[in-house]
Amino acid sequence: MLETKCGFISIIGRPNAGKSTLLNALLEEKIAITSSKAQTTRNNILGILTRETNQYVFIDTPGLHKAKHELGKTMNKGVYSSLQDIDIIYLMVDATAAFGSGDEYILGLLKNYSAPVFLCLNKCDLLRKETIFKLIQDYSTRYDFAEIIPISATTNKNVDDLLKTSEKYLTNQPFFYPEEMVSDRSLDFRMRECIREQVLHKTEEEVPHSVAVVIEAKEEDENKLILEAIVIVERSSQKGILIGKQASMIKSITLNAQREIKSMVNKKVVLSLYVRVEKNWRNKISKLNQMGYSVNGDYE
Ligand SMILES: Nc1nc2c(ncn2[C@@H]2O[C@H](COP(=O)(O)OP(=O)(O)OP(=O)(O)O)[C@@H](O)[C@H]2O)c(=O)[nH]1
Ligand SMILES: [Mg+2]
Repeated sequence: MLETKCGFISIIGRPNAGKSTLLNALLEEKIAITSSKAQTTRNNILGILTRETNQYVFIDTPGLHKAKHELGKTMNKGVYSSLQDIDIIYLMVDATAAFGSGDEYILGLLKNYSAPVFLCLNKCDLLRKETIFKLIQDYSTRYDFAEIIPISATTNKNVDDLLKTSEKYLTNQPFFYPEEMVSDRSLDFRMRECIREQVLHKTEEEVPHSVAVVIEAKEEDENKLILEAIVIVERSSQKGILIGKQASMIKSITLNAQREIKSMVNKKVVLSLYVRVEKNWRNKISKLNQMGYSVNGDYE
């Protein structure tokens, strides 16, 4: 029998560093949603890559941040849980952003864990070689990284090198997941995320952070999926923004999400979205559980 190697790799970092973009680049498939808004990812999401006799199990995590709500605390807890019993930690840094107290905090945190840490200096497509070189020197004095790799998750620069270097850190053991499995997340989760992604792309300021999506009804046959979902916001002013003038905003979100979901399920999709106000839901633990935001939530 062929000898197989397998390992768990947690991708952590501050919000907006490009963690989910990297996950998708590694898997060559859209597993996690991405956006220019901070705190896009709210749950840990597994991306499983099986290449011949190697299996890499990546965990995309929410960006570590100072939590202002119960939701934020739950998101951070998810990150901490991803660091236990792991083979490699990828610390994703937006190399175009200045080093700050958030980065300092994460480097301090990492000292509590034993896994080797790879520093992934991301967004290097936007930097000059000399700047990248200086950053590598600077970071190597701050922490004893196992590897420092400048990458670009959007142009794929060095993503293959990252994978090759990671291979050395896998351990001889059977695969954890079936070869054909690419994520641990359900189709419902991915459809909800698709809808939330469109809201993130189309709205500004407080709205993206105040939105959650739940599936209300689903009817499906071989050729067609009929889906009703509720977009939850915290205030009626946000509901107004989401609906927009003559419902233009919600129509556009619906059409874009419908198209994305169609490519996911490969059949005709009829999506209806409704907007509902749930005051202060981000601070209500029972609501968070209902919406799949408990640390191990949404594994239906
Ligand atoms: N130029 C450039 N932009 C990038 C790169 N990687 C990610 N981005 C952009 O950075 C933004 C954030 O990317 P995400 O992948 O959503 O970041 P994240 O770290 O998952 O963010 P959270 O989920 O909020 O923690 C998006 O607009 C991406 O397109 C990169 O290598 N180069
Ligand atoms: Mg993310």
